[in-house]
Parts: sequence; C-alpha cells; structure tokens
Amino acid sequence: MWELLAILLLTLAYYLWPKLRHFGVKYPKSLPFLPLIGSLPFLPRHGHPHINFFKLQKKYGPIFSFRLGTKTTVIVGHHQLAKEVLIKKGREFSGRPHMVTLAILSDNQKGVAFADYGPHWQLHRKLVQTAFSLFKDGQQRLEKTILQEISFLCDFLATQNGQSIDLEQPLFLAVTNVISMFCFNSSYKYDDPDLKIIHEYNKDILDTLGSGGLVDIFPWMKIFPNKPLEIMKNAVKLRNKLLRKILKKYKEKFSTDSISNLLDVLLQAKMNSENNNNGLDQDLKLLSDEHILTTVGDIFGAGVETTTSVMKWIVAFLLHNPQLKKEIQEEIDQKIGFSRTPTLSDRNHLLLLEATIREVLRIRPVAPLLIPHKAATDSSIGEFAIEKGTHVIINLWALHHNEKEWDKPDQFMPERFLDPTRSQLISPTMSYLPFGAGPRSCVGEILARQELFLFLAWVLQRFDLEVPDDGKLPSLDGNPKVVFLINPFKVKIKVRQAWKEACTEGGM
Ligand code: STR
Repeated sequence: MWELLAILLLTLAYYLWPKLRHFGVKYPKSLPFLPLIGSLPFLPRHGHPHINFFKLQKKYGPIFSFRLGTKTTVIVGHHQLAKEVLIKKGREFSGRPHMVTLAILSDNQKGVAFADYGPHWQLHRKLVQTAFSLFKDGQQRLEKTILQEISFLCDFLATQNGQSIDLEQPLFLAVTNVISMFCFNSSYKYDDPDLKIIHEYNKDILDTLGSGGLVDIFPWMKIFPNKPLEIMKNAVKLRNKLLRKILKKYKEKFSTDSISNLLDVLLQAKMNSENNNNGLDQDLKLLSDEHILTTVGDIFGAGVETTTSVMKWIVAFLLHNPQLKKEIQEEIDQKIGFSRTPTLSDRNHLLLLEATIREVLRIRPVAPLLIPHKAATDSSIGEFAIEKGTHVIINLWALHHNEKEWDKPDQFMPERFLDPTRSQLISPTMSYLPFGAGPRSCVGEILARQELFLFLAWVLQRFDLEVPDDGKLPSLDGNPKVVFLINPFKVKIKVRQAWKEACTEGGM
C-alpha cells in the first residue's frame, strides 16, 4: 500500500515538477512521456527520422519536444524559429550534446564538429577558418587543386567509355585528394593502400555514428556489449593510427617559414603558444596532439563524405531528368564550347547548372537534421522557454519541404531558383539553409560549392551520363546517416560525340 502511494507520488512529481518549478512559463508542446524511458514508446520506430519529425509537426506544431531518459530534445521545423536558434541566439545555442558514439569519434568532444561550446571549439574553428583563407587566391587557391583532381577524374572516366560504373570510388579519390591538399599539401595515387583504409573506416563511422541506439539515450548501457559501438571504436582506432602516422611524418619537416595548409596553421599556433609565457599559455593545452588530430579528422571526414554524397545525388537526379541534363549541356556548349575547360569564373554564366546544385541541396540536404545543438544557457525560442542543457534539433528537411514556402516541394525543379526569363539566379524563399547558419555553420561551404560546380561542369561538358543498359534508375529514397547517403547505383559513361569531334579537330 505504502509502496503504491510512494510510486504514485513519485510519478506525479515527475510530471508536475517541470511545471511547478517554472509556474506560468510556456514550454514547447511535448510528445507523451513515461518515467525513466521518456517518450521512447511514442516515437516512430520506422522510416526516416527527418520525415517522421516533419509529420509530427502537423500534430504538434513547428516546434515540439520529447524526452529521452532525463534529456529534453526540442525539434524546430520552421525557418524563422530555426534562424532564431542558429543566428539570432547563435551563441546561446552553440553547444553540442554529449553522446556516447560521438564522444568516441571526437575523443570526448575535441575537434570542431562535435565539440561543445567553449574556448577549445572557438580556437579550433578560428584556426580552420584561417587555413581556408590561405587558399583564397594566388598560386595556392583551391580552384587550382580542384581543377587538377577533376581533370584526373575525367581522364579516368574517359577510360570507362561505354561502361556502367558506380562513381563512388573515382569520386572518393578526387574529393579525398582535394581535402588532403588542404590539410597536408599531399595527395594519394589511386592504388595507395591507405585510400582503401580511409574508405572502409569512413563507411563504418558513418554507419554507426548516432545509431549506437539506446546507448546514446542511456549512457550507462555502455557496460553491455554493443556491436555498433565496437565497429565505431575499431574504425576510430584505424583512423587515428593513419592520421598519427601522417602527423608524425609531417612534424619532422614542419617549418614556420611556409604556412600553407591546415596542419601548418595548427602546428604554428601550437608553437606560438609554447613560446608564450613559458608554456603557460591558455591555448597550449587546447592544441595537444589529440586536439589537432581530431580537428584534422573532422575536416577530412566532412570534406570527403559530404561532397562525394552530393555529387552522387546530382548524378542520380540527372539520370531521372535526362531533359534537364541536355539543357545544362546546351548551356555549357553555348557559354564555354569545347575549346577550353570550365573554370570558376563561369559560375556567373552557367545558371541552370548552379540552380541544379541548389535544388539538389534543397531536396536532399546533406544533413537533414544538421548536427544537434544544445542550449548553453537558459533561453527561449519564439514564445517558448528552453532550459539550459536542452538538445535542439533543426529539422532542415521541414524547412526545405514546407508547402507554404515551396511550390510542389517534393518535385525536383531547378528552375525554381531562376527568374522566369532564366537569366538570373533567385532565392524563392528564406526557408533554405543547406549549410546551416550562424556560429556553427559549415566551414567548408565555399570549398564544397566550388567542387560541386567544377565537377558538374567538367563532367557534362565531356560526357553523357545515361541509365545503364539494364534500365535500372537509382533509388531517390536515400539512407539517412549523419550524412543523407544515396544507395549505390550505376551510371553509363559515354564520351560525348561533340567532344570527340572537337578533340579530333585539334580544339583540345
Ligand atoms: C564522416 C566520417 C568520418 O570519417 C569522420 C567524420 C567526422 C566529421 C563529420 C563527418 C564524419 C560526416 C559529415 C559531418 C562531419 C562534420 C560536419 C558534417 C557530420 C562523420 C555535416 O554536418 C554534414
């Protein structure tokens, strides 16, 4: 009897405590929840999380919450509220939650992507931005590196003329080399065994990150054997071994006379703080080898997996829309022709191509839920109070598929980013944030956009991309990991007749 009463009282307290504590304060509407397990039984178990959350919005509104374990998570699915979180109150919401799988990858929240708000994150983000500024112009500019790799890629594709292939490997090589130049000024030959290792561990990390299942909700479950967690640990071990090898070799030849890549910038910052105040400098402990390794690992992983994935999505949508592919090729033929290859200065002229990239980033965002944010202080979103420590997830999918903002949001229509005369790029709505926004926005946006543009322009100038002879079109459903991946598919590569003719005429 007494036990029953005690349980009853505790349950009541569990439900009423948050309300009593802040009497009169309005919180986002919540999914139902039970003691201990929270809203777990009420969350959809099947389907893509971003789509499930989008559906829940119909019932709960553009901002709602649920509880998992002791943590409250808020889902934001409208652009005005999203911008309040990311930009207006960007600092307050710049935290990152601690999750078991992420903690393994980020060596307890080091690096840039998954580091919590604080001086270590600020320092490393600033240094990554410094490194990007080194590649802005001059001999070292990113364009030069990208062009070189895209040119190798096209040479390889030419050897595959008439064949149907999965683009994963060749794209992975090209994109890995671009980011490897940015990080260490080095690149890989296609048969380098390390490439295979990177490819494998990246796949394992993507497969298991955030899908540790219940351990991310109930961290004490770490004590039980957990397959995904083991795969993740092993992949991270492999990655760290490879990066440590590179770092060690690099340190031997490092010289402050020539600072020309990300690792140079990080090592120089470390040396500067060593020389300051006899090593008592604040930054010094934030620049340990482990910190440096994690930052390089983040940039490497982000640079490769995101860009490769978007390039494959673009190709998939072109296979579904052969007429669009033809129109982009006509644009390239008209504005560039065959006597030279495309450069970044052509971005102002190849508008349909640019619109196509924008539309792919809308309809299949790289990270449909971005990376979870965390309230660093008590704050609010719209009219709702948000307590310190609350996890905040921006549902980018909801922004990009809002019917009030987009005409037929489920349809692939690059022309929505062009004015009716197709002579100018436009932003049809503000409900579009493919690279996030604010203090946590993507640091690689410029690089990514340059790579996507040059890839598409070069490949379509030279090749026809066609559905393989078996007639199999790629599935556009996708496979949401931290990156919204596309399932493997093949594409038939054909050197364009016009290109061949131009070559024999001696144009190129
Ligand atoms: C890919 C696999 C890998 O080896 C390392 C990383 C760490 C950084 C991650 C990256 C991942 C996936 C894409 C992320 C990126 C940081 C920013 C980027 C999540 C897991 C996005 O926000 C899309």
